[in-house]
Amino acid sequence: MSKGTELDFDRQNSLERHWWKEAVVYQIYPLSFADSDADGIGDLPGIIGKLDYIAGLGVDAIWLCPHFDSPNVDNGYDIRDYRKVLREFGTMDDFDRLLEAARSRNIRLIIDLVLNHTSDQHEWFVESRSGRDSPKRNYYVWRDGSGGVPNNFPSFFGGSAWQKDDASGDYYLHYFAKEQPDLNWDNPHVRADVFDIMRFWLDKGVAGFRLDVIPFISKDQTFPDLTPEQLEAPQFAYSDGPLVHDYLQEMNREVLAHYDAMTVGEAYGVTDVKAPLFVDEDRHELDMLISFDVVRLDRNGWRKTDWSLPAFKAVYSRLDRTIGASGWNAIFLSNHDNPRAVSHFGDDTPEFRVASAKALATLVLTLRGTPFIYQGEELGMTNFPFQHVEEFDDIEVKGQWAEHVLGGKVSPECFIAHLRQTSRDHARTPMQWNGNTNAGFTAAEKPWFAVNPNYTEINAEADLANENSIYRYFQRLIALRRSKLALTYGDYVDLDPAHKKLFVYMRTLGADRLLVAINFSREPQLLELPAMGASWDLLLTNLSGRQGKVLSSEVQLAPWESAILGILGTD
Ligand code: ISL
Repeated sequence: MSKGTELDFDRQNSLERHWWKEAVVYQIYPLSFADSDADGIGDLPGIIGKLDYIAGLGVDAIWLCPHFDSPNVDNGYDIRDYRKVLREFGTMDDFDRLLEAARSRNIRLIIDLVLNHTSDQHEWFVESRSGRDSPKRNYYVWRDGSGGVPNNFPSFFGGSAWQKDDASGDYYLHYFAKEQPDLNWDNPHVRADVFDIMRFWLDKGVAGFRLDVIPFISKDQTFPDLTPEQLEAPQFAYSDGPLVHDYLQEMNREVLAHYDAMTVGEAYGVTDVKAPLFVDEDRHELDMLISFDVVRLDRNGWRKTDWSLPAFKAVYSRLDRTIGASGWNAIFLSNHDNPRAVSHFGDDTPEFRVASAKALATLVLTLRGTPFIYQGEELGMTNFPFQHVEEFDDIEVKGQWAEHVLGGKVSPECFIAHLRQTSRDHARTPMQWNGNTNAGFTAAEKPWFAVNPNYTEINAEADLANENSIYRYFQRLIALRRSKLALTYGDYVDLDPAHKKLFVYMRTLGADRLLVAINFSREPQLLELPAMGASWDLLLTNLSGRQGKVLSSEVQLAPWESAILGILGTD
């Protein structure tokens, strides 16, 4: 093993090591990853065909977005049958083959469980909706409709979070689309059925779960109105239910504690102060959280706002500090709900796209927490050039358009101008495999969603053929991360929080000290190296093959250059 993992016996044993802390996770949105049967929709056999490409990065786990039977109102986050694979994605045999093919490449599979709500076509809801005396009525949250809408809760997808059911005149709760009714977790039968679903997939061999909006599962069933301030960002109220920790501890006691399973909770609405309550290892709830504090730094709902590097850095330092020594964070800049990282936080112009995509990769793979890479991030895939509302697929866009544009609150031009920067659809365009028709995503004449027109230049085939590509840099970076446990378990300190262009931080574990410097600008920046009584080794930069001893106390960083330097312990 190369230096850095040969920690001396005491130090190695003093670390409580977990595979999910050391893992690099690759997120797949199956609809848009790879289509094997020419129906224009990605599928499980398509993923199997790309496992060598994924394994080539050096990742340890895959997070598979929902693969379950669904009417796809919210692209799978509306589950109709938790024990069935969506027909367009393939069969349960295909799932078992994917699991085995990943395992044969030492890649664990994490699946995406949506437990706050189901599809309105789920058999539970069909029965619940059949009448007030249905045995399943109390599987969901119903309120008498005689007094009108029960309260002022908004849906994230526009309009009220209450839908009137004509048959009974009652209202049911849905934090998201009306086709996504919220489960009533106060009902012990709901919890028992959910736990059985978790056991079903764990017994098949999945290595854990990404738990969708899991902090929302507990509701204050007196349903007080939200205040005007809460209405601005309802996720903070929705994630603060009275029994959320009771239910997560019950889930851990009843299911997770009996498996070597990793859980990552999507912590929409959880403040950094409350995060430890979900992931402190002594509380036996979840292992880590996906925080929104960075990716929504420059957002006011659907609107784009500005951001600064000092504010960006301050979030990471705050998240790191508050999660403490016994909690753990997920580190990411991309996922299926956010615009492409290189367009969001990098510089996707032709001159700086490659350098900035690599610089952002350096950040994600060297901060303290488990790195999550989203499909296409390893290629520097960019946002899509949307022009008209008809081009969007996302139910959230359609719901917000109806509420704000059709509702006369904002102009179409204003709405589109913001969505061109913030839409979830930027991340959902098909993977760009090569420069051929449909970027090699599908042999169908028309993919389910438009391919980014820049696929002829930005695609996996081109990157695999180029030793200096983003994909190749991810490979080198992940290999370096694996060889230096300080990049996993090392303490994190921001060395210059106020700098407006440089992000410079240290990762320290015992005698191993690593310094990461990232130039977030189009101008050269001078990096002053801290004197440590030993000379720094330049381990990896994103722009050149520069390596070796750094004899001066300053390093000039080129535009969007990132550098990883080390002083590695001799003991
Ligand atoms: O910010 C959001 C709401 O305006 C969305 O990005 C998203 O709804 C939120 O982050 C929660 O996301 C998760 O739950 C949703 C689903 O649409 C998202 O894809 C999922 O990641 C409902 O299941």
